[in-house]
Amino acid sequence: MTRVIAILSTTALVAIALVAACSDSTASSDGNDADTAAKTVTKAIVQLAGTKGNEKTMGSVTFTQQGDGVLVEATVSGLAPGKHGFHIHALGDVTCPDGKCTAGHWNPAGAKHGSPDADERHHGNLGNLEAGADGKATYKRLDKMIQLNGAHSIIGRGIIVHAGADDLTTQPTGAAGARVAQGAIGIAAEK
Ligand SMILES: [Cu+2]
Ligand SMILES: [Zn+2]
Repeated sequence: MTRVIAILSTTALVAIALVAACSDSTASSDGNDADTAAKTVTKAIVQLAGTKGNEKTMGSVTFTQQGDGVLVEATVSGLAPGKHGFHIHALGDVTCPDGKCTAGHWNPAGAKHGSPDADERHHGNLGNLEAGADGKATYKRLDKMIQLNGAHSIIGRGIIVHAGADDLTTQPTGAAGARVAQGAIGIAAEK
C-alpha cells in the first residue's frame, strides 16, 4: 500500500512538473524568450513625462505599422496653447532633467532639418503638435520614412516635445526652444 502511494506521488510530481513546463512555454509566446530579437515589431510606444519645471506636461505616443508606413499618434496634455516642435531624437536616454541626454534630432541619413512632408528632412522630423486653449494636443500622421524594424528602426530612440514651434526651416533644430517633455521609444505589449 505504501509503495502504491509512493508511485502515485511520483506521478503527481511529474504531472506538476509538466504543467509548470507548459506555463513556461506560454510565457515564451509573450515575447520573453531568445526569439524576441528576431520578431518583427509592429507597434512601439512612448510614455512622455515633463522635464524639470514642466512636471504637469505628460502624454503618450504610439507608432503602428500600417502597410508600408508607420502611423504616429500622440496625445499630450499640460502644454502652453499653440505649436510645439515634436521630434524623434537620436538617443532614448531620458535621465537628464532638461531632456538633453536624448541628443539632437535623429538623422541617420545626414539630411537637413525640414518639414515631415519635405523631400529632405531628418528622419526624426515629425513637425509640430498643436495644443488648444486647454493645453491638450493630439497628433496623427502616417509617415513613410520612419521604420519599426531594420537598420533605421526607431526603437530605443527618444521623443521630445519642445516649448516653442518648429519653424521647419532653421538648421538643425527648427528653433523650437527648450524641451518640455521626453520619452523613450519601446516595443509595445500585444494587447
Ligand atoms: Cu526636438
Ligand atoms: Zn530635425
